[in-house]
Amino acid sequence: MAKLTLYHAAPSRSSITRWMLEEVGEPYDIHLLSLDKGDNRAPEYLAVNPMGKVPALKHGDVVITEAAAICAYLADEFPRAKLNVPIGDPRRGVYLKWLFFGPGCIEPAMTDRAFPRKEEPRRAMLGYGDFDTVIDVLTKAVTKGPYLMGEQFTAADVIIGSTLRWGTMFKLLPERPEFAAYVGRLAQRPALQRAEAQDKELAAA
Ligand SMILES: N[C@@H](CCC(=O)N[C@@H](CS)C(=O)NCC(=O)O)C(=O)O
Repeated sequence: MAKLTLYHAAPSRSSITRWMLEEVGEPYDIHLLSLDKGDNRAPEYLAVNPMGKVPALKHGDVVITEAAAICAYLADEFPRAKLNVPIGDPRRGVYLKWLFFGPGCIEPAMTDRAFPRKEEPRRAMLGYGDFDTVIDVLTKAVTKGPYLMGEQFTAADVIIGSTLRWGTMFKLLPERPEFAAYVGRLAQRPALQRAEAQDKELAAA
């Protein structure tokens, strides 16, 4: 099997993909980078990800960047883990919507709120519309549970769940009981617990 290598810094957005790799359950290597030391700006790493950002994943000769793309890729590449909704399944549209909603709507809504613009942009110009709508849509999505797609845990939960965990931890998202309950359910997952414990060790080293 082609080797999987995660270009990783702990803690960072690459922790999202470490959680996903733990869910997939295939062996992988970690190539650790120090963002503080600027390893992500070194020419060797820019050859892997010209954005100078983590995560990046190498699978054999294939390089994938962007956390959500990596999670979607892994879910499709290793279907035995049942973390995707396959082509042909009518639920796939909703599954893809959530994979894109994380980086496309929640993240920019959160960062715009944290770093407000000098001029209020027109709602129609913003891909996410407005912060309150994003939060309301998200609240409704996680209310029924246990996961976004119902009983099936998918890569979309890794993306949306990580953003919610991170956003609520840093108080970039409002506290809502629905968010707390969903994040609590995710925290029970052994793969997330393993990824977190391993990242804690790395961060302390
Ligand atoms: N859009 C990227 C964002 C990745 C990102 O911003 N990573 C941060 C760590 S959380 C990073 O590499 N920062 C280092 C830098 O920009 O110098 C993704 O979703 O993978």
